[in-house]
Amino acid sequence: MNAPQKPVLEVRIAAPRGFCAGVDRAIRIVELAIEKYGAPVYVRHEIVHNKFVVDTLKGKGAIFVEELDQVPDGVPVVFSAHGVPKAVPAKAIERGLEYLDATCPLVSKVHRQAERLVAAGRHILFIGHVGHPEVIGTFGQVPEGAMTLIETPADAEAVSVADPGNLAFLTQTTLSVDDTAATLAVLKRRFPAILAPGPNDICYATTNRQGAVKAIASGVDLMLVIGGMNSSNSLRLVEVAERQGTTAYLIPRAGDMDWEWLAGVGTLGISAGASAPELLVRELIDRLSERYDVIEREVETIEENVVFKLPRGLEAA
Ligand code: 0JX
Ligand code: SF4
Repeated sequence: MNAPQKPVLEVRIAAPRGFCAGVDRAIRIVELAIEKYGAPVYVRHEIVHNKFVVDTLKGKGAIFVEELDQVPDGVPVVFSAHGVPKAVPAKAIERGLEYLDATCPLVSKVHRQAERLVAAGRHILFIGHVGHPEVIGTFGQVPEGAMTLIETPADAEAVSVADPGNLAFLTQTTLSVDDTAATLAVLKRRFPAILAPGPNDICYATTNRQGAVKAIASGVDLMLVIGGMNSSNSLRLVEVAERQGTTAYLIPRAGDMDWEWLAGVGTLGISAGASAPELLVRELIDRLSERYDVIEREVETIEENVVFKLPRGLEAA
């Protein structure tokens, strides 16, 4: 007797998705540090916001802590891709700790811009999410009070500044492109003289992943995004899909999917945040294939070929 036929599920996979150049580099830095110094290597904060990545590196000899004072003397420490306040490397130097900075070069660029703008006497309105490590790191590049956090268009309407003629703005790298445009429109209307080094600081990977989700979300019945629940850029992908009127869920692993979500779904969209390994996308498709006859189609909106150099001293490890 023939096995009963599985229902057909068309799966549209967004591209680009998954690892960006900054995440690739940050993970490589931890791996190379372990090769160079031997285990254990300490990492301050999750190297990227993904439990699978963190657990894999733990298996290779990395130890994750939240603060530098949890790092014992005499062992190397890596700073996460999200960046750290200036006080962190300063403290490491004071303690004689060997450190490797895995801050994404695009986050470091915002750090340098913040310093330059403040040195030029500007007050910075910074668009970002309260409490996010990247925001804490960027605020930690300038003296207290030099920067004001703006999260929403309502914040932009409400903020009062001492000298409206002497403002600048910067942004977190992993924000919603559309929300940021709305917040910036308010700031530019209220403070026409506000200065910016560029249009905004949302990175190429964030922009491209949101664009790819936008391109498929309205044509699918459900969208699943693979990513950590604390991953800002992954959360933004879910929002993008929802704004196209499509139900969307963020799931760390295939096992977090609820089969009930698929009731009545004929076409499923899949993407992955910048910190989610491709292996987890395959894991999800394999799981779906247990119950469905999956027809896969990748929808590519833009080609990416960005690669960042490793820090000096690690390239040849
Ligand atoms: O929460 P984020 O999106 O900033 O970080 P995540 O998920 O670790 O992504 C990679 C690191 C991004 C830094 O900009
Ligand atoms: Fe860098 Fe963007 Fe990746 Fe963050 S999401 S690590 S800013 S490339």
